[in-house]
Amino acid sequence: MNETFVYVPFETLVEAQVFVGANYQQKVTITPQGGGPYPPIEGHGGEDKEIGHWMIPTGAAEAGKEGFLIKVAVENNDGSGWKVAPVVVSRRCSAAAFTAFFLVSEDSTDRDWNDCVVMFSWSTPLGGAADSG
Ligand SMILES: [Ca+2]
Repeated sequence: MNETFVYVPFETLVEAQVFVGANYQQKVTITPQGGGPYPPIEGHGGEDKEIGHWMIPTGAAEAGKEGFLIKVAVENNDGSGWKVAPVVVSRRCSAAAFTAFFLVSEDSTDRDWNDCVVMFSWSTPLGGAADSG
């Protein structure tokens, strides 16, 4: 299973939402560093429907590390079996204390890149601890 590595801040509660715009079944598996994979989120449908999300508590800061590592695997099934999807990861974007970035994927030939989208986000109040609610 091909995985894409993304980094998020340590000591933060990160949300990862999965959206689909696809007829084919989509499946996302994430594996935060230091543990096994979370239960996969799977589904299909139109109009960027959210099919689920995870809340990911990240660990204590580690010296010399770029951030907390999350491995992401996106697969889709057109009826002939699961296939690894090509993915592209956006830059981060922030407004005030809120930051987000997303990973997009393509499952066929129309190149709309919205078949399965995973959005990572978190909020870190300025000068305070990570937001938990
Ligand atoms: Ca597509």
